[in-house]
Amino acid sequence: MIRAALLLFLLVATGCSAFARETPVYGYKVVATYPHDPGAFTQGLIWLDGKLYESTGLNRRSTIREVRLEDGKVLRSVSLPSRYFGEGIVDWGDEIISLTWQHEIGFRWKRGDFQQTAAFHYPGEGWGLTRDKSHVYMSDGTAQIRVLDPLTMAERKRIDVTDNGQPVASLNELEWVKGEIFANVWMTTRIARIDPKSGRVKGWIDLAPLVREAAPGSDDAVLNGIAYDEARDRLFVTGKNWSKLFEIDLLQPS
Ligand code: DDQ
Ligand code: CA
Repeated sequence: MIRAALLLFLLVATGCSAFARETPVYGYKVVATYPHDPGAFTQGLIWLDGKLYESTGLNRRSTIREVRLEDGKVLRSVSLPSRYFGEGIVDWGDEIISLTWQHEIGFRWKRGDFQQTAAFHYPGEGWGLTRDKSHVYMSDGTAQIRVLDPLTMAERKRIDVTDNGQPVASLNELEWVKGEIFANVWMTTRIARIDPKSGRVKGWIDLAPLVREAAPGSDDAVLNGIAYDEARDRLFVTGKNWSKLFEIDLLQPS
């Protein structure tokens, strides 16, 4: 009996280790470099109809802006009410939806004139936003991604994000890229490639050399900001207070 149990244990243990694979790590190649406002404490980044839209954080300095890619010029900008610390943004129809860090409030803005049209509430922290065709996805600093109704921002479910069974916390700026959710992990040089169905991290993108080269000295100047141009299959990344924004191609894991 004991022997049988031991045998079973051994079988399971060796079986499991045979299945535990290392998550692939993708490299990158910089294909273009653009200027980026070093005053922008970047919290959200999207590509929309030929322009970048970016949200910035910090108390009394949070903005949502339309930015020209080529020279980084801020074409339009709206300030959040000064008590709010701005976080991620996403577009829905002709609106931009934005989060705040710890005030449990988000806003909807008309994209055409940056008029604020509505506010909504949520429990916990607001970090990143992205979307697919039917839902909005929100990170909150934990290892979960909330799935929301884009019109009401009511929560539908949560995705538990894991890498080899371990939760991946501090998921930050998000971007939906070809059926995956890309997420900056706060205070690291990596982007997680998440399968939205299972929450599993299918791969990592290691941007350490880029971060070393591009990030200004401050501890807060982390990699944050991923935007995907679906029409031209371009992936953009930047960071908080970085003076550059990069278009990168992913390299297959070696
Ligand atoms: N979050 O964006 C990761 C959610 C929060 C970032 C908080 C960083 C605080 C920095 C304060 C710097 C003051 C100069
Ligand atoms: Ca994004």
